[in-house]
Amino acid sequence: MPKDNTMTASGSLTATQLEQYQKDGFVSGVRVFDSQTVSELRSAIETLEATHSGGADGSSLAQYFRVNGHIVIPLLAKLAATTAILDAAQSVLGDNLLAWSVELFIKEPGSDKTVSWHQDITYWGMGETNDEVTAWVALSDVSVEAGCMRFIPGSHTNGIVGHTDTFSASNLLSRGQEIDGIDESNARHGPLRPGEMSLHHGRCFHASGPNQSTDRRIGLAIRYVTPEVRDGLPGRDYAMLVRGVDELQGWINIAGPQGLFTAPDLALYQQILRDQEANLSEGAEQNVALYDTGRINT
Ligand SMILES: O=C(O)CCC(=O)C(=O)O
Repeated sequence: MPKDNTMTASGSLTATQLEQYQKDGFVSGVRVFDSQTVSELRSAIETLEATHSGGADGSSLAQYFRVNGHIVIPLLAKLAATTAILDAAQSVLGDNLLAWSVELFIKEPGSDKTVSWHQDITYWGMGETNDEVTAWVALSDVSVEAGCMRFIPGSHTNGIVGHTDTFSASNLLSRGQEIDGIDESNARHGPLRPGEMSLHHGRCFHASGPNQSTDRRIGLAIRYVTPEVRDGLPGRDYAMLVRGVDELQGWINIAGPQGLFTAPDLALYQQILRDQEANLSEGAEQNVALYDTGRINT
């Protein structure tokens, strides 16, 4: 790892990291948790898997892990407010940050699940904004062998490009949405040690391969936006203010869970799901949720 590819004391990106993010549309290897903390976090996630194997309120745990878990699982909401992650996101987006989505991307050892080349914001109803970034935190060793992400440097300078919905069974994206004709010769892997994260732009082309390692590959993706994102867009969406202020109130600001799977939080979860699916489905060939939650852990 290059010498300046480390956290500054405040957690902000270094000038080199920020420059790389702006030029390439992603930056990798940013340390946010020490090894002790990351192993405690992994164990908290795995404890939840053991204690809630039947899910909650009629939905599987995979559903909550994959879609908006921060609404009903306090640990995920707390992670979205981690100081070091926010410092880095602030370097990219400025002082006012909302967490729009928190998701776990888990590939079991030997899993053939992949993620096809895509841009994140294609179906998110946010237009082509630059005011969004994904912090993707490794909670296990996310090596090339384990199926780390790959990125096409500079691809975020494209607008939103066409995606084909393949509905491929081995794809972790529910539509198997895929950008055709990617030239992979420039693709760069973004392997992460446990406790490191990458940041990527919502228009940066990215993908990931199968997990050919003997350990689980666990990634936490937190999508941050600014108050400005909804400016001029129809309707409102939900997000949790995690730093600064939201004077524009274009988002419906949510407070975060009252406890683990409480009744009011579960009701809000269902409400958000209904409202977001209406948005996300726009432009799809079939009316489906963004992610297939039924087969993510196989
Ligand atoms: O975990 C992966 O392999 C893909 C994650 C991804 O596409 C994302 O976070 O935007």
